[in-house]
Amino acid sequence: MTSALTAHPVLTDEQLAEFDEQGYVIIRGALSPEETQAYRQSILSMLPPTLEIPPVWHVADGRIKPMAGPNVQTFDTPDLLPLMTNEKLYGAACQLLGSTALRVMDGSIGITIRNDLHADQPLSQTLHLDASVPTSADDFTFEQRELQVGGCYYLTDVEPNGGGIHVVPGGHKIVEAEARAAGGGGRHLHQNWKQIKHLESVEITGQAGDFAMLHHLMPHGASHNRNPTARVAYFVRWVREDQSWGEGAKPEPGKYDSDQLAAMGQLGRRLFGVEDW
Ligand SMILES: O=C(O)CCC(=O)C(=O)O
Ligand SMILES: [Fe+2]
Repeated sequence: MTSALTAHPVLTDEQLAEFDEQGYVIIRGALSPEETQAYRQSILSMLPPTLEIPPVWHVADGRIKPMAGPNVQTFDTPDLLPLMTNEKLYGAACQLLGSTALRVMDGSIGITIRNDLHADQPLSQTLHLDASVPTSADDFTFEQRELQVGGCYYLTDVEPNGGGIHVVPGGHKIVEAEARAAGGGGRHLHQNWKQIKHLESVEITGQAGDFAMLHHLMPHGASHNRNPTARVAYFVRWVREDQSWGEGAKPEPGKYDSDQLAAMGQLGRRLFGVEDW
């Protein structure tokens, strides 16, 4: 085993307890200021100087979501891919998932520019889950093997009302309790948990280089940015290779080119499933 695979614990006992209780934890300084600045620039430079937004991107209420192609949200080019193989975050995910054999996914981007409308409502997106449990399943198992953890890097400082992601403190427990109480079909409540309208949320503020790590049963949603700074975020998620619903499956052979494989490094090639753990 290389040193990368025997990562030192990243989260303290206090932070692990916080994740258990609250359903999320902020990992400070996941990136250095220099790295943060470079990734931010790389993402902002995707915006065409004419502001002619490509048709496949999504734009809504100040929220710009670049897309790598039609219905492809993952940006795993060699320049951005190291965000998915970050050793500190991998170490934290290992602790939360109880395994070192993990798979990494997502790699999507969310830019939130200032929006002056809808002053009476903080959210620009209904609270929802992005759980690694297919909607063909009727029930969550709530076992650790089912868990997915993930969230976003902030690549800009996110001050209050600055478009920070909203979460419901303890919300993962509320979701579990409601789903269990349903006595069957808990996966399907609230339109498969994509329309959660009965819970109150708070904004996660943070500094450039921080990562907000969420439990996959955490109701969350994008918020309006009232500040001049455009919020730049990059999303990453981790599951165990043996994830209950097959989310840790390997990719089809040949998915990644030689430049991507080189950018992954050994840890990355395992996380992406192109080399065995
Ligand atoms: O951009 C955000 O803060 C959250 C976005 C999100 O949760 C989503 O698009 O699924
Ligand atoms: Fe989401």
